[in-house]
Amino acid sequence: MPTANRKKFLTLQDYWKARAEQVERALEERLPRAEEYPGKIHAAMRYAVLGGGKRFRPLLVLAVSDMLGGETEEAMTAACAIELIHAYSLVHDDLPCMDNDDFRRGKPSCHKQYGEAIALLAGDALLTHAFYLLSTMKHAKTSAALAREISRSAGSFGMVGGQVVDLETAAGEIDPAKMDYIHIHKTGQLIRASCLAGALVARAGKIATDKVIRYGEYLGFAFQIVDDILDENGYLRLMSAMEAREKAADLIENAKASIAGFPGSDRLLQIAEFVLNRKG
Ligand code: GRG
Repeated sequence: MPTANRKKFLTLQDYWKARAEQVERALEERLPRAEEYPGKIHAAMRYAVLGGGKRFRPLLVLAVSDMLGGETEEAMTAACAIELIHAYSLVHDDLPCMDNDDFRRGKPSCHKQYGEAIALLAGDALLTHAFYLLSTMKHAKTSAALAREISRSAGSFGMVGGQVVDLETAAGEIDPAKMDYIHIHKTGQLIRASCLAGALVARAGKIATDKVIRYGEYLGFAFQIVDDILDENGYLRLMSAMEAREKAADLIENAKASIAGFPGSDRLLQIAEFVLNRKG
């Protein structure tokens, strides 16, 4: 192929920056305007979502969909839906009855800015709006499959379930099996769902979808272990930082092996490396 016609393979940093800017615009457009009545809840929803965060989960949806030939606009809707669910989980996690955090993404957490009642409702409305967005997708079967997979990943068998076990084990001894359950569910499920969403949007076949799911599972687990190393928490209640890093490195190797050799998998391999080496 003549060089001029060959699409330039962007560095991960450039690809991420470009995608994150697109995601920001798409979120802006897809969230209710703050001027729409009742404005307070819409302002709180926008505050919780816009202008912060790595947009890691949307990046995964888009990268998997790109790899498998999905339509960017459809992938973007799925990516936004997942980011809204992620944002809701952060708003609720910051509430005084959960982690009681005053700051999130470098600014006062949603309840500090809008009060507890509005923050609780903003989280509820973000979760609800995510499924509204999925319902607007062109292909009814894809929309239904995304709703099924994402709701399972976010609910009591997924992220919420992981949070419940985390709350139960917050104090005192914790056994390794429970710690793994927490990580795989609280954090891992939404990351797995992000990868799977990219495959669903692209209407990929079973072989590709299974590879992408396995990649997402290993990646999600590793993401939380690296988070624990950065926060000096979680896994570091069970092992040293060096042992935790070795475990994360093994998981990343498995993530890479799940998709290695698959046409166009370079971007996902880069993302896996990023997860292991990230500093924030
Ligand atoms: C309250 C329903 C409910 C669930 C809470 C996801 C979660 C479960 C709590 C958030 C707190 C936390 C530390 C979760 C672990 C997942 C995680 C590492 C979240 C942060 O994700 P990043 O690093 O954040 O992608 P940004 O801000 O970049 O989007």
